[in-house]
Amino acid sequence: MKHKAALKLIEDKLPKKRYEHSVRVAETAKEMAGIFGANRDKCYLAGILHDYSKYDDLGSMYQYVTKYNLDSALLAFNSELLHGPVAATIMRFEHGVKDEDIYYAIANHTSGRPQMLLVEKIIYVADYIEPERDQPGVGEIRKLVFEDKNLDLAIYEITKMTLKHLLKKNRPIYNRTIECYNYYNMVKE
Ligand code: DGI
Ligand code: FE
Ligand code: FE
Ligand code: FE
Repeated sequence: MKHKAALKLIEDKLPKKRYEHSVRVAETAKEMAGIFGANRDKCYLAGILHDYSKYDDLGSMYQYVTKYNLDSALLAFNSELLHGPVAATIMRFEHGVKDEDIYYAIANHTSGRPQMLLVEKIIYVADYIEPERDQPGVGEIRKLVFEDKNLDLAIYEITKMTLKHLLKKNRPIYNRTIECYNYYNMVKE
């Protein structure tokens, strides 16, 4: 899919604010691609598409999980956790986006996972640090990325803050979120 087509697809599908978030994630991901030596076009495209399913109907999301044999543990969660895996599946099977890096980046942008691919890591982080994000601690993560250029440590700190936030809100934790935390706890330096 060309960038222009992707922008049009997302502009037509999502509310204006979410479309603008997607563009900022894409721009941030492209900048990070330059720093970490990833493919800029893939990072930009994955950024544009990553929240495609954010507001899809939950019932239809569960149907995608079943039809395409996605992780059945997802059925215990809501759209917060499902929109990535479902969007990746829709892009692959209904919009002809064949690229594996883009598939993984969209699929795992919310939970992360152990041993993420480079484009996948970049989208996971770019989603958290795009310029309009203002959650506490985001400045530290930007520093880890743009000054220290320590992507794995940035991922670790994001997983840690996400887990703390979820625990505080009494939210259920998806296995992959914990696996991601443990893995990047081990490999960070
Ligand atoms: O779609 P965005 O708002 O740009 O961001 P996102 O897809 O990274 O995260 C969406 C939400 O998902 C965010 O509020 C944190 C939440 N989340 C991440 N991991 C888990 C989770 N929610 C639950 N219940 N369990 C998780 O493991
Ligand atoms: Fe998302
Ligand atoms: Fe995220
Ligand atoms: Fe997002």
